[in-house]
Amino acid sequence: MKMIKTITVGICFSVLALSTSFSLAFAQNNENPSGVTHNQVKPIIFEGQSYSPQQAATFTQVASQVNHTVVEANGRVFGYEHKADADKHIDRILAAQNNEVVPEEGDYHATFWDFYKYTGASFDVSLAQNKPYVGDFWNNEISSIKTAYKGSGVTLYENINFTGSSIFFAPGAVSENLGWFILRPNVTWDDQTTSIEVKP
Ligand SMILES: [Ca+2]
Ligand SMILES: [Ca+2]
Repeated sequence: MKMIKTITVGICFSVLALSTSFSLAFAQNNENPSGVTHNQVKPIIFEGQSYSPQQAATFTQVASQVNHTVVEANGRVFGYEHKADADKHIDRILAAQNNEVVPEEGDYHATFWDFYKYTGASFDVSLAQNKPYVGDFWNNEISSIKTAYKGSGVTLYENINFTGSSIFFAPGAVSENLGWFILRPNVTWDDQTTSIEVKP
């Protein structure tokens, strides 16, 4: 694992050097430092209204109010200021699948990858296998995710011990690029996850 980490860090530095040399060229093209173009960030539904990143000023204002994000299996993204409101939405999603068979504990539940499009190093978490800290290797590295189509979904947190901003992925939700989701104005969820909660 340590050797892989060393190689990965080496590759990252090379990519960083490349990105830096190309950043001037991309500056004309709305590319932000994480390598995600503005257009790729998904719209947020906030207090019943959808906000597109193309409406930059309004979108930034909404992004500054959103602390907790809920991603439905159909890909729609909802933003909430308060965790309690996000939790109500999550409860509704999970209640809707009450009659379905839930995977047994220990079954595959969600997979996380270091790079976009489900590539690079990866790991799985199972039901109730919470991670108050993902560890030094994975801290602020997760870039893509798939959740099992049944179960309780998974919540990623910005900080240790399930604190800070959060983003919940419903059962069946996938994201080939966490850069699609806004964490705060001009910052996406790419390379931000520090703790992971998988409700039993
Ligand atoms: Ca990454
Ligand atoms: Ca973090």
